[in-house]
Amino acid sequence: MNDIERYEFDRQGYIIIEQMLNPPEVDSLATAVDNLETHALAHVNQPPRKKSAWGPEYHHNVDRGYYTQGSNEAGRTLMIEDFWNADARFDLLVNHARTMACIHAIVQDRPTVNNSELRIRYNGNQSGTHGGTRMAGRKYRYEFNQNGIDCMMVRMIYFVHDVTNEQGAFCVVPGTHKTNLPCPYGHNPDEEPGMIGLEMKAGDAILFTENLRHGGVTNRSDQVRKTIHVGYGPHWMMSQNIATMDEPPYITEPTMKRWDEAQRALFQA
Ligand SMILES: O=C(O)CCC(=O)C(=O)O
Repeated sequence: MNDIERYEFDRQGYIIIEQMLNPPEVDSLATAVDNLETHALAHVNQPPRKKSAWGPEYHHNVDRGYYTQGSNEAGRTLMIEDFWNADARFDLLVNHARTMACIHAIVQDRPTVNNSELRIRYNGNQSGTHGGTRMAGRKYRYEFNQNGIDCMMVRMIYFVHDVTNEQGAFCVVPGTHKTNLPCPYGHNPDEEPGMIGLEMKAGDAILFTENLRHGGVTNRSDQVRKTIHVGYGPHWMMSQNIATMDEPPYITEPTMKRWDEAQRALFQA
């Protein structure tokens, strides 16, 4: 992370990193996402089921090692968590050099991956606004100390196709990671004052602190919005996936065997 990126991350709570992935990487990841979407839609209502501590009920796909909930109906999202286990094509994002340079610049303790989700958002869907407020969001707090920025949870979103505002852009209210009061505006990202959509190109990425107010504006297009989200934080923080909230990371034995030591360490608390 260079000085300008660090300054902007501190000032706004997010940065955009253009061309984080090259075209062959984008193609490979996009194919893996499409493949997993098809698989998850075919299984999402089947047993075995798991009720998340946060509410939603998930299908646990034991064969491919992921959790999924939602649907492809208008207005809905399909969530697929722990996608690492399902397809080795995602491995290029595990200990990805440029990503890790950013993460080490903003998480002071040894960082690990605590969240992995594919968000597949169909026409009419929006992601409700959440985050913000230094006081309420202590778990995901944003801090600055004598050593610089120190985040408890950050996410990198990778784009495998272009996304405009019309197509359900990820959106933020810049600077809200430093607010002190609860947000009085509810959870509709289309209506929240100060909310801006971030229009992205395939291969770009967004890095943000989970303490920033963020969400996804309504997808008003026929393009299904598919993004890859990977969360990081200090190593003592357990899984922040919704299906496995605060449990140890769910990485299957074949996945661990496939990875080298540095990749495995990213999932070891
Ligand atoms: O991309 C979206 O629609 C919302 C994403 C989000 O809320 C998150 O990654 O925490």
